[in-house]
Amino acid sequence: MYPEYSVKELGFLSDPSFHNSPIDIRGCDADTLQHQLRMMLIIRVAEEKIAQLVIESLARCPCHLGIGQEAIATGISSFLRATDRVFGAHRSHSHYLALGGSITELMDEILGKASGCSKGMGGSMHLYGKEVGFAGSVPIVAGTIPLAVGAALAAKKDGNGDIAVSYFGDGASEEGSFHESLNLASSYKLPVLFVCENNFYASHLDISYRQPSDRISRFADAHNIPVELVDGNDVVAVANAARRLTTAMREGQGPGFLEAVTYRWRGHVGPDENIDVGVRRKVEDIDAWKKRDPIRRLADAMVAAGIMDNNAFKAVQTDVETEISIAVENARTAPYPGNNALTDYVFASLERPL
Ligand SMILES: Cc1ncc(C[n+]2csc(CCOP(=O)(O)OP(=O)(O)O)c2C)c(N)n1
Repeated sequence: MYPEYSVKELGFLSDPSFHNSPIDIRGCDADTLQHQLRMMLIIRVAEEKIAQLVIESLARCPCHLGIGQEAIATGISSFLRATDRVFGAHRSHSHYLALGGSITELMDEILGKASGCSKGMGGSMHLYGKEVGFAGSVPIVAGTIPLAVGAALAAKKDGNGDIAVSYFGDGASEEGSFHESLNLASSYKLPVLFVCENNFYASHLDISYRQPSDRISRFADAHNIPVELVDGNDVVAVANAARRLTTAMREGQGPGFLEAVTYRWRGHVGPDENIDVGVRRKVEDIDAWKKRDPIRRLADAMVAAGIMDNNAFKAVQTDVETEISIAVENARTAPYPGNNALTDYVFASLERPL
């Protein structure tokens, strides 16, 4: 239907028959690996439960799942602190949870309950967690990228070494505000980490039909912004890249750009795999990408290194499943916002801060 003209600059990173063996964890601290494994499981299981809530028609808001992409936010968040300002988009459950955002408040929000992280008024695409540094997610594609640049300017003026982070997808790089943001951040040397989760899709269209190259970080090259290009399904590779970039940023060296190559197992929105829509999403591709599973690759590496055995892995899985099931059960019975909430929280005021 469309001509395929994109240059495959990403090479092996875009080919799921590579990078699917256990990741390299040599030199890594065992506690950090345990934490990363548990966090990726929390994100995975939470999203699987959200998928179920959509199927049951209990979750009425559009839910964009990032199952398969858990390593990115997990790897980056180890180098963030609560006074940083992290911005997400429509697919941001992982960004919120990896910072330590409340599982209970996420589930409450998904079900529109008053105790949700956005008081039940936002749903899956409007998450907020000031206490963990999550400044918010918004579904306008690329909408939060300039906001992160503004937050980085504020952080620079505060002079505390805090940084801003902007998570976005490959599709967002097709918006003008993305390019303006890169230019301004570079010109003003602002401490903002641009994180492109390149999963090759914008809604249902493969990148090869949308851009002349599959490498999004080429735009950062054009603005003299340092780039780290990594396998986004390798939590250690992501964490190492994030450490290098955030260290330089906190020292005043300006923005950084992390391109993490990944793939979402589910469709654009909702629980299905979406093999019936779009022009290039094939069952074989999804199956091949599932072999590059970030969780399985870390778990296998930890077992091989003697850090844990398979029983210990199963115990963590069970523990996480229990924790998330409790959050979901509580969310089912939690109260909805009252009628007044329709006009509450529209404007911030000094008397009633958000
Ligand atoms: C300004 C704007 N245009 C279009 C849309 C519809 N839309 C929602 S998500 C999406 C695709 C975004 O793709 P990408 O940025 O790669 O993120 P991903 O869904 O892959 O995580 C589009 C076109 C929107 N929400 N906002």
